[in-house]
Amino acid sequence: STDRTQPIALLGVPLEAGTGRRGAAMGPAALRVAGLAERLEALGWSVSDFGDVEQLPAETIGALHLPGRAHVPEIVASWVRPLAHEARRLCDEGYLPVLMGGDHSLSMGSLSGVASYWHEKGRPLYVLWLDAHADFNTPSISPSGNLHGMSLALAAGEEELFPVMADAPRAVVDPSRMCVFGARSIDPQERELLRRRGVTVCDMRQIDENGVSLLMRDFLNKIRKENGVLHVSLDVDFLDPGIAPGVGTTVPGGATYREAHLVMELLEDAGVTVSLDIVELNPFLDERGRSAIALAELVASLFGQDVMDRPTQAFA
Ligand code: 6HN
Ligand code: MN
Ligand code: MN
Ligand code: MN
Repeated sequence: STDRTQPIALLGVPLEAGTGRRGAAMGPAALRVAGLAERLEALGWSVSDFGDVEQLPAETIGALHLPGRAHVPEIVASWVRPLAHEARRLCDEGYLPVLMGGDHSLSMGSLSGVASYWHEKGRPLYVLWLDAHADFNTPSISPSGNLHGMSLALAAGEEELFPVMADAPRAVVDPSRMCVFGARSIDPQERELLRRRGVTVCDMRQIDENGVSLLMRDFLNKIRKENGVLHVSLDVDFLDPGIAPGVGTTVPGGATYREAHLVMELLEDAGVTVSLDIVELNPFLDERGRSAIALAELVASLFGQDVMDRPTQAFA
């Protein structure tokens, strides 16, 4: 289903200023050690690792004034602005971009660049947000001020956040084409905003009652009917902390390995994914690389590895 003639581009984003905790900047390195590129190559993909995106010097940003609470938007901007340019360039050059984070504020850059490309192509862009959270706060409603809790809101066109991107390539994604999947921790005003904007939220209760398969098929069918394309944003805390402890914002009751694996298989079958973020991995909090390896395995499943193809030896 997926077109393996399209080359995959890996790009690291060692950004942790969007979160309250340090360590996520080591995420790209850990995903490399977990063999992400090698696993995809073994499946027949051509993979180019472009290293890490280059941060802009602070003086090119200046002071940013956002209403309400927003921690160090200048530092986040110094990563996500160049990232938007890089994501856009990778799309222009025919790559399928895979962004390795770094905290979830990186999606401000990746989604901006990817959305600007598909907007120009005239193809409707959908977003699947695999996360315990919705990341749909704005500075004026955020309880923490952490920008990783606001990246989906920026993509949906919340203007309070626009100064972060300045004139980097950007396009608004229609919130009715967004699906937050796996949610189990949403702030009160964030929930209100999600409702007002018409974002689909599949929380853990819905997943328990309906199963992954039914909910995902609904969403994927909608994309195919519209000849749309899909950006997937995979936050480590989508997974239950028992299988992925390496994240700063663990929430109990997350996706099991089998549920997450099924999501990936259904995505692979649908063949609509055009870009992917892998975010919030904090190797400092991980246990012997378990979370990094789980992520690498899940991403391999998204790109065609079937249960039957899994190597018998545990990976390093
Ligand atoms: N993430 N809703 C909380 C906040 O601070 O806005 C948590 C955000 C978590 C962000 O997991 O990417
Ligand atoms: Mn997130
Ligand atoms: Mn999260
Ligand atoms: Mn498969």
